Parts: sequence; structure tokens; C-alpha cells
Amino acid sequence: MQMKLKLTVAAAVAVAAGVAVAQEVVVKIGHVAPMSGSQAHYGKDNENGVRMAIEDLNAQKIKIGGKTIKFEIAAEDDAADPKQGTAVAQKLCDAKVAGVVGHLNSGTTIPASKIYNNCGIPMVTGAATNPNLTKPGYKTTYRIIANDLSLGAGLASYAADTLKLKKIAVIDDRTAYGQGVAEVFAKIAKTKGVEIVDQQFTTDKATDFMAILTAIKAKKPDGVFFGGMDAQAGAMLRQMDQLGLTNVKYFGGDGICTPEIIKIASGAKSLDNVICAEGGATLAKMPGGVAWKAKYDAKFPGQFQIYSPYTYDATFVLVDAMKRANSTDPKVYISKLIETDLKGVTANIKFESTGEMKNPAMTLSTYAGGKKSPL
Ligand code: ABU
Repeated sequence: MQMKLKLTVAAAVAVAAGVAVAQEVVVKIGHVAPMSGSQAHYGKDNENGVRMAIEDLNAQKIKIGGKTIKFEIAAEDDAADPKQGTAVAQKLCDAKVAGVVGHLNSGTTIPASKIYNNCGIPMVTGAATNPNLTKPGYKTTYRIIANDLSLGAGLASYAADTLKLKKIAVIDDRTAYGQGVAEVFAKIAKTKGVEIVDQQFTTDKATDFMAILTAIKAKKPDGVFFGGMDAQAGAMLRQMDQLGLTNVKYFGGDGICTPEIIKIASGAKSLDNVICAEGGATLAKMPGGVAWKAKYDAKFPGQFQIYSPYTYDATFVLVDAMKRANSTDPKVYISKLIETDLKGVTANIKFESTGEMKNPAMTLSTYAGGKKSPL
């Protein structure tokens, strides 16, 4: 009551002084990622990207429909769990957010995309890479990184054509992402004459891989492909050391392409054998990557993982469409998303009719010497 009175008095003073009282409207942008469990470090990084974008957008005092917009984040945790993913998607629909950045995991993003489509709220992911995400052709679904068709194929070509490997074992964590990227890798590797000597499965919660690695060791592979995330990959690398598998190349998609894997591998010699693929350019090659990363590190020291530049850009993609439509109403601005032509931090962002990004970059990196470096 006291606050309301103060504002009223302030407004009256401003009007009396001949100053226009700005009408500020709050517009919520949803963000969803795992903020708990073994993938919380990716989720935190993704959320930081959205928070940073919102701060930069609010500093611009953007006017849409004649009103100054104050963007706010509606942050949710899906714990990388498909059921929780759909529950929070429905929660964001009910809260009538203007758009959603996320989700992070393909396993949560694919079912959530149906819910957003049903309630007419656009979503832009900068992390989920399973190609099936855009298959339904929803006008609400967009992705601003390369998908697993590109990551799996890039890794298979590198293994077969550059490294000339002949025998590779494949492991996946049975998630939509892990299984999908492993299937693409195995299919392309086979067409290039690589023998897939073993296929083993684990989960995105597992910590002990000794049994599957022992089975793989018996097949004498010169490479292992893992479809999964860094918590499992880092532990697997330590266990490969224990089994003497230290001369075996280790491939994985963007899920293992983090600084965190160095910490989790904690000195494993096998880390030197890692080759990972991510669906964009290096920070050094992104149009605004270097300056953006310096700003990020100053705000969120030690928290950078991989996708935050994309979640930053994803937030701008949504707001850019709102500006061009002169409306924050998803029903109105949604038609503008497909016409996006945005100079982002990560790339110049345009979309295919499917909602996939046009001409996304792809980068292969190694961890030779215990440091991530592009190949
Ligand atoms: N892109 C790898 C991690 C996220 C996902 O697609 O599940």
C-alpha cells in the first residue's frame, strides 16, 4: 500500500512537471534446462545466456506497440527428464510466457515442442540436436545450431577419412540425443568401410562402465564413439585408463564438448584421445564471440560450458521477431520468426522452412594436452 502510494505520488509529480510517464510492460520469456542433477552445469550456463540477453535487451528500452518492454525470465528446471520437461512446458503455457528458450536435452525438447505448439508459444533451442525435433513441422519450433546429422557425419568422416580407423565400438546412453547421434555416426562410418565391432548401451545416470568397456576391449577397437553427456564420458575415460584402453580414440558429439569433461576425467590419460563435434563455430570465429565471452566471464566467472552464446542469441531471435511484428503476442509475432535475418553473437541467423538454422557451422575439437582446442 505504501509502495503504491509512493508510485502514485511520483507519477503525479512527473505529470505536474510535464514529464510523460513511461508505460512499462513486463513480458516473460521462459527458459528450461536441467538445473539439478549431473547436467546442472549445462543448465546454469544456458540460463546465464538468457539472463545476459535480457539484461542487454532491457538496457535498450525497447518499445513495442508504443510501450517500453521490460523482459523477465521465467526459469524452469526439467532435470533432463522428459516427464518433467512436458510438465514445465505446460506450466509455461499456463503462465502465458511470450516465448521459450530451450529446452537443453533432445529428450525433453521433443515432447515439450508438441505442448508449445498446442498452446501457440514459439520455442528456440540452442542446445537440443536430435534431428527429429523439427520433423513434425511445427511453426513454433526453431533451432539455432547444427543437428546430429551434421555432428555424427562430421565425426564419422574424421574417424574414417582422416584418422583411417577401421574398428570402432559404439556406446550410447539411450537418450534421444545419445542414441540418435550414435546411430548417425555408426551409419556413416559403415558406409566408409569402418567395422562397428560392438554396440553397448548405458544410461544418462550411470557411473560404472567397467563391464561394457571390458566387453569392448575384447573386440580390440581403435576407436570408441559415445553418444551421451560429459558426466558419463568423463567417468568412462577414467575407467578406460584403468583397463589400459589409453591408445583408443574417443569420439562424441556436443554433449561431451565441455570444459567440465576435463574436471570429471580428472587427469585421465584417455582425455588426450577425445575428439568431439559441436554445432557452431568456435568463439574466436563467431561474429561477436570474443567480446561476448569476455563479458560473460566477468558476469559468471568459471560457469561457461558450451551453449550460452546460443541461448543468448535465441532470446534475441524471439525479441527481434516481436519488434518486427510490433507485438509481443505470440499469435501475432510468430509469423515473423521464419523471416529472421539476425546478426547474432554466434552467427547470422536465418531459418529453413523447417525451423532448422540455415548453413550452421560445425567444429571438431580435441582435448590433447588436457585443453580443448579446435582441430
Ligand atoms: N546436443 C547435445 C545435448 C543436448 C541434447 O541434444 O540432448
